[in-house]
Amino acid sequence: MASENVYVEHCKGIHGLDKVILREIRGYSAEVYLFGGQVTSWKNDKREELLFLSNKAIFQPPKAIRGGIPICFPQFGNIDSLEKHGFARNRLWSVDPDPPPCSTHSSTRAFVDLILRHSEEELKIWPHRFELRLRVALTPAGDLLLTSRIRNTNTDGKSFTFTFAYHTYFFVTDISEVRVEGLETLDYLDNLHNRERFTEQGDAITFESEVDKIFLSTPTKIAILDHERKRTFVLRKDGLPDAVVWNPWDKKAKAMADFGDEEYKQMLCVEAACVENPITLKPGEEWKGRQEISVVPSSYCSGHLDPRRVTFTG
Ligand code: TA6
Repeated sequence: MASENVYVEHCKGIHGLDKVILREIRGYSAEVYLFGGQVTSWKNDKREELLFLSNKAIFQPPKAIRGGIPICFPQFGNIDSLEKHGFARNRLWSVDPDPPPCSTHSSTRAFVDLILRHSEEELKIWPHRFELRLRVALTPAGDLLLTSRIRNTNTDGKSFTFTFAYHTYFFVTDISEVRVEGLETLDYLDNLHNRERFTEQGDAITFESEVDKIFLSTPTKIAILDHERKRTFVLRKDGLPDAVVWNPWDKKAKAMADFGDEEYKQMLCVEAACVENPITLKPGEEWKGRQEISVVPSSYCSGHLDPRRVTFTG
């Protein structure tokens, strides 16, 4: 177990589940549950929550936690015979007691590496040996970075294929006052129409009913503007060409046992994903997918989004 310090604390969360709290000196924090390898909280320096977590979330394995950042692996959706969104989000991960240092963000001290490997039980449903390493890092500026490395550790010479998503639930003040920039004019698969392909029309995406779209070959930067709070989430991604946008709206909200009837107004999922073209790894090969989220005042971002000028800071 990594030694306890002000930046990384290992403790118990809801229902005694193990969790890790990451803290930065200006007051930023993030929380990660070992169950699901799931980030459940990300706060700014005013201790305001930036991720949505349902009041009805069930912290009781094997039900995945509703909110935060569930990891979808080895599949996004329910195309295959596997359970929907794969099994990573409802398995118990372990902590790497001796993680390699943050080479790209040398000033980042608040980070944890979680690991999920195949178990004998899993091999019956997905017959592949793998290692999934998830690094969750909170930078001194309060940005939240997630890096996943998936390695094929099969010993039978077999390749495997998977899809993946960071199913991020952003907390928003009022969904009808939210717009998403960076996905306009792109093609998407509509989950509400049997994944039929359409092209997004218009300026930016706004919300007045249920939305469940997989945008294809998206830019590396997407902005989620919360007008009421005058703040913008900026999502940067790498290795994850697609982006899913989801809000269940009122009817679906009522149908979900672990989601409040009115909670759809305070959330929006924008998910860095790799869905259209699954990844294939030969034994020994590794894939890497990154997501970086930050918050800026809206005036800084609105109208200035130029996806071509995006660079990762690390
Ligand atoms: O990412 C969008 C989506 O695939 C939707 O279709 C919606 O059902 C959502 O995920 C939540 O899925 P879950 O299995 O967590 O209820």
